[in-house]
Amino acid sequence: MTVAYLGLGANLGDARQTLKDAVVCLAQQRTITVLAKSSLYRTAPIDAGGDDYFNCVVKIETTMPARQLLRLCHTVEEQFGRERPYRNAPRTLDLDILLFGDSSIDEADLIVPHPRLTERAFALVPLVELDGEVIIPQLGRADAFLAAVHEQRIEKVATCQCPMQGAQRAANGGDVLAASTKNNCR
Ligand code: A4P
Ligand code: MG
Repeated sequence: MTVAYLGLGANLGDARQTLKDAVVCLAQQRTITVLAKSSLYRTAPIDAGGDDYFNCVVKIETTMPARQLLRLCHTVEEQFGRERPYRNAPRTLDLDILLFGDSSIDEADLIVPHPRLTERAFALVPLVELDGEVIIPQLGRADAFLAAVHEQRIEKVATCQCPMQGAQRAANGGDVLAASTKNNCR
């Protein structure tokens, strides 16, 4: 079993809802257990145009090797209508492998830790929210890089205050995903 962190991003279509649906989709995979999900963030496009993005990070446990996880990410992106007309084009869904255990991978089509992780608030802030002490292999603690991205606009999207959510969360023993899956509020 490997613990990994996936970055989710979208700025085309109903991006906010897409991210929620994508987390549910990931949780339905036999080979993945979603351990935790960060808050949802609205973020300014970095090195890209188009509308603001929505971003979040999920912590997963998986039996798959990294390459198979990448293939699964691409399959899920396609299910959500991902197209790639040009680099950093607006997208319905982007799934990036930010960290894969303590692995360092440097291959043509797979680089882990994600090469731009430390330069981007939209990935770093939700990652550190999930695990304040998380280590980026070869680089050290992720939170040490937060100061360098503090000028990038990122704001937490208010989470639903529906009273049912608390009840569902308690009923699910605090299981964030189970609670949010059953919560219809957007
Ligand atoms: N690839 C290599 N390593 C990885 C990895 N660790 N995880 C390869 C996922 N994919 C990886 O990816 C291009 C190629 O990267 C794939 O063939 C894969 O094999 P892609 O999904 O087609 O395109 P991408 O995600 O646009 O590429 P890239 O280079 O990961 O872009 P970035 O750097 O992630 O930037 N601004 C905000 N606010 N929020 C965003 O989410 N995203 C981007 C994309 C730019 N600006 C943004 C956001
Ligand atoms: Mg990507």
